[in-house]
Amino acid sequence: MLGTALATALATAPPAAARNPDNCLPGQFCLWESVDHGGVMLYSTGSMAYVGDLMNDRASSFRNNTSSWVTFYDSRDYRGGCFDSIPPGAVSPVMPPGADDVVTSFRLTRWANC
Ligand SMILES: [Ca+2]
Repeated sequence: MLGTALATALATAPPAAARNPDNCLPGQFCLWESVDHGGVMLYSTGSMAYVGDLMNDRASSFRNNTSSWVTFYDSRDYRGGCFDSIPPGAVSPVMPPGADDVVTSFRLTRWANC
């Protein structure tokens, strides 16, 4: 399995492919800067203790294309409150209540954390 640094990347979708949740490939968890899967997309195959300066407090939509649950946190290192746990396969054009523009870390786990 690739290390986190190699398995994580930021991508800016070309205009023709923008707003397409299918840009999030099988095995990836993806966050988008804007609602409806628009703007900068972050994808990762594992947990991220920090989503990076470009996505910190900016994520507004997601797709969980992994077989794990994904839990959002307000602060680095999975701290600052557990907003919601997203089941495997979930896709949404908006974030769960209270989680818009605040996610700073997320963790992939076998079960829901909150
Ligand atoms: Ca935050």
